[in-house]
Amino acid sequence: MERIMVTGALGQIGSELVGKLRGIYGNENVLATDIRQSDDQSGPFEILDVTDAERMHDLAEDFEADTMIHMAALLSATAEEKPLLAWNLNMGGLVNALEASRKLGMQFFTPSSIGAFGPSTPKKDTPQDTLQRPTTMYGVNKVAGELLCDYYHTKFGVDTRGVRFPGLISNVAQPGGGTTDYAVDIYYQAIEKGSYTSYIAEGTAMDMMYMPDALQAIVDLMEADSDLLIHRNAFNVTAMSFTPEEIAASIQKHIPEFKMSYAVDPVRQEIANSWPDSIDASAAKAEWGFKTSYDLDAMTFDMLEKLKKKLQ
Ligand code: AKB
Repeated sequence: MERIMVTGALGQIGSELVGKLRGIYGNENVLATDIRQSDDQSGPFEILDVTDAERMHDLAEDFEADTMIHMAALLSATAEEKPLLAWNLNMGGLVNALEASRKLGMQFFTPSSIGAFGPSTPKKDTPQDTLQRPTTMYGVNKVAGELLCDYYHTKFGVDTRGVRFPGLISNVAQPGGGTTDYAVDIYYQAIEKGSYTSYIAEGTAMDMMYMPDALQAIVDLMEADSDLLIHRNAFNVTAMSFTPEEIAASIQKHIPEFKMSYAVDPVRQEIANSWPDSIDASAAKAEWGFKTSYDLDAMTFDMLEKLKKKLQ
């Protein structure tokens, strides 16, 4: 990676990833793009609607990008509300990014998700290679996307790589429209209100990861020796698996008066029920040395410290 173009640069991952990549590869070597205008002046930025194939190709060509990191997508709950929009944006954007990568010889990364699994997938220690019959539009997009990325690799030799991200938790940009978003919101409300009403039911375990570990995973996978990769699209990665009551208990270690209540959202609960409880990341560890630094309590400590400074 020397000249990197990022789509969806103002999203939950993109807004921190661009800063990390600029820190490693140089501000002028990372082109951030998004459908909205950015006020970040730290490096080049262009407006881009990822369904506009020609503009995506031309921006990458003019920038002389050697790497495409394609992040722009709708998350699971929004995709369930607007399935046709999700198909057009998630699949249309992906195929445009892959085509630009094929034509311009760029290395390619896009995230898949635990949403690529479904109710018939083994729920515990979900293997790298297993049944993938998701029941959500987001999941359908993610499985089709994994297959499409593999196809571009085997058919055209594009160096495509990806991970199946769990819920990502960060203190910079908030996610929007995801099923795992409660695990971000809970920290904001713990500080602002001392209480949180969870739309996910007690006892529902989902995989999660702190953003610094997620960003490092992207860099490590992209820098990994291609010859060592048996899998490509996409690797299971995770740092922890917890239920709403477990994250609440972790917060209570710092804010003992914190109160948790429940008002379950049937749409997001059904999505969560269809996803694994905990996935097995051993292929990522073996093939490119995937590792994490934050467990639930370490993440809670850091989130509360950072958010206190930001919100108070
Ligand atoms: C979502 O909840 O939709 C995402 C994901 C797990 O892919 N955070």
